[in-house]
Amino acid sequence: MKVASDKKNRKPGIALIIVMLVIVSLAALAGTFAASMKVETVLLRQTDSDRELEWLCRSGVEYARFLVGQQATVALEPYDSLNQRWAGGPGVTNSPLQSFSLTNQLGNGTFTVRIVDWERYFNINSAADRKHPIGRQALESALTQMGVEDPEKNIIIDSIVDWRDADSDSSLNGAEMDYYANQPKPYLPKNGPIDDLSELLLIRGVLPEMYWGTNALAALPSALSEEPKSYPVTLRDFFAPMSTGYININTASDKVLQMIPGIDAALASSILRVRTGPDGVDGTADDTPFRNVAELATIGFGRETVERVRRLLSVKSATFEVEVEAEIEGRKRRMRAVLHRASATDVKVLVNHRQ
Ligand SMILES: [Ca+2]
Ligand SMILES: [Ca+2]
Repeated sequence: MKVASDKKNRKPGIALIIVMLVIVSLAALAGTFAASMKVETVLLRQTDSDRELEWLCRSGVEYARFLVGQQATVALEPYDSLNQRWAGGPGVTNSPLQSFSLTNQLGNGTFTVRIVDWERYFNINSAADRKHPIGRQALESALTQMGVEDPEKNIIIDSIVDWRDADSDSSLNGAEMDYYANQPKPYLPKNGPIDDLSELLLIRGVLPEMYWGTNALAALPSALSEEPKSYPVTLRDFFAPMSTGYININTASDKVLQMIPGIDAALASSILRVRTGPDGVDGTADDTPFRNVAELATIGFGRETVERVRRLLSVKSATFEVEVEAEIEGRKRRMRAVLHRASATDVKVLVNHRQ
């Protein structure tokens, strides 16, 4: 009986302990739950703003499509130039596009677009094409202006041609599969058109500093070659992977203009002097862009030179690289796209990727 009574007396004690244990573990569980709720709420908010940043970036690309499309509708401006709004200029006086800004507020954030036409550069695939009338000269001119000398210059030119051509027959100073297969980390040559300019970094003879510039690489000393040479201008200042193949004399640099045989430093600077207007600066209100290529005859180009260069030059662009930066409360996201404008109402997105 005593034992039984002891058992009876102990029961409430055990029950109490069990209840307390349950309460303690429930409290612990509730605490964990509350903490994870808090984390989830923050994550949810971040996902929301991530999604919004993504759509802001996409809106930026659409806005750029609209802007370059609208530019083509302005009858008084039958050209593309750096003083126009898409390029970040003030807009031509009385242009219907003058009020459009490159930075816009939308929803809870803003997006900023930066548009660069690729007709300001020489098309690398034209340059690498053996059949192009001045392809090789253009490569030669770019590398010479960069300060690259023989034999490196010929190795790079032949290797770019080999990289792009479909066959596996190596040019005199070039490189094909057998060269790339014997690298410490072997890879295959493209044997097709270059669609991203950074492919140049894979080609025999091209040093990282020739592409990125020595200054940009100074922060990454391991990426530089053993004795880095200084390149004031880089391959990126001369070439683009896609374009109509024409050089726009309203947007090209004097260095790119000099890639065209018949245009020397003096003629290139005449082009810039005329289009930049009295202040000598591109993209300002006093600019006077060329309305057609034939106008070159009025600024010191001989008639024969105009005839020779006009099949390579234009006053219009059709390929536009867009960089969008979206921001919501300090959080940022970038997106890059390449547009092709066939007409005012037909602007296609050729490439689009998040960065
Ligand atoms: Ca090849
Ligand atoms: Ca100016």
